[in-house]
Amino acid sequence: MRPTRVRTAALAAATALLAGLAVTPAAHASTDQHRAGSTLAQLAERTGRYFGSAVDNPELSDTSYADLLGKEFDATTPGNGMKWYATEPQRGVFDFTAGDEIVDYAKSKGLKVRGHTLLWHQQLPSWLTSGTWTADELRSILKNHITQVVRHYKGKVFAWDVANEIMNEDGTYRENIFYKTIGPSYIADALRWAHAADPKVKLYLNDYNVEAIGPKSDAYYTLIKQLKADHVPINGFGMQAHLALQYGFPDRLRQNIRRFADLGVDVAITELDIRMVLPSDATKLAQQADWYGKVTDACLNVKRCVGITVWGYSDKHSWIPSVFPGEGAALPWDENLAHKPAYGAIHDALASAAKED
Ligand code: G2I
Repeated sequence: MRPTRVRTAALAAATALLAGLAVTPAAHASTDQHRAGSTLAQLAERTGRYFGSAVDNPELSDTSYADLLGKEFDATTPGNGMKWYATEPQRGVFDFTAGDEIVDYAKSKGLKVRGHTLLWHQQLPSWLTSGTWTADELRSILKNHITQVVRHYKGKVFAWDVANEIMNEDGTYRENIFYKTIGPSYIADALRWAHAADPKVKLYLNDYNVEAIGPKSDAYYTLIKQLKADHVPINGFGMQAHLALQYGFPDRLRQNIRRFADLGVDVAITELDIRMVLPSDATKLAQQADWYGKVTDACLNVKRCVGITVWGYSDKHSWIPSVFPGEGAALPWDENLAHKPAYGAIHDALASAAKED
């Protein structure tokens, strides 16, 4: 496979946009028609990969949104439905309603499901965060949570984000409740408990700001290398890829993916979105398209990069505006579920790789 791929149509559109030339609706229409033959999922599958989108439970009642998701993608991740606050709202009382709703939807549309997430410092139930626990108590709470949730979804999810966002930017361990109470051994134990509950499911560590080579991704590299040396069941590294135009493209993304693959784990792009300072304009949308194409290419260039998931697929439903006021327009479809230039760039990158494979 060639290291870089020329995304002709996207580049031409981007150049025209950057030059201030009007790209007529007719030109968009014919390009879209040209791409209408295959979905992102179909193209990804031809390269042995999946192409997914996260979905949050309330979005399932937006039928045009849920239908399009079911047509264009072959994988989904629950945005919130499998998190601890949802699955174990009271100690020892499990509620799989939200997660099951996503699994049922996915089944009806033929999508596979990434499980997200068994432990995280956010969205924990208050009984857990407000309690005071000894190390042994918290270890048994964590073991029970992981065991029950993984067992319930055994055979229904193909991968789990076992531990989410456990590192700080400088590569030290995040001082979450588990680290503070148990110490760093909770990570290997969480992976072992998940493996015991479902020996076939792929187990991931997952984080943001790990797309570039730097202290944070270095810390994961060192940790995964050690886990492998200790024969701890670890199958993958998830790069969330919440990118922002104003912060620059992650340095050496492709090389970074490759170094993790060379450790003997899969890599997945798990929560891709590329936000911008609003309002969006043609220049920003062209740059965003270029970045979406580059992320897709970077994954396609490494055999063990097994798939890409966007964190929601349209600007209609996105976590960004509420968390980063004044930013948004981060996804490949707009608020009206129409393709943005980013869609074409992803499609072209996948089509070009699908042809070569
Ligand atoms: O924050 C973006 C993502 C970063 N990586 C881990 C992901 O799990 C995380 O997802 C987001 C969800 O997309 C949001 O939907 O996690 C947020 C929480 O940090 C989710 O937002 C929360 C809202 O803050 C709550 O107000 C709301 O009640 O979603 C809840 C359920 O709708």
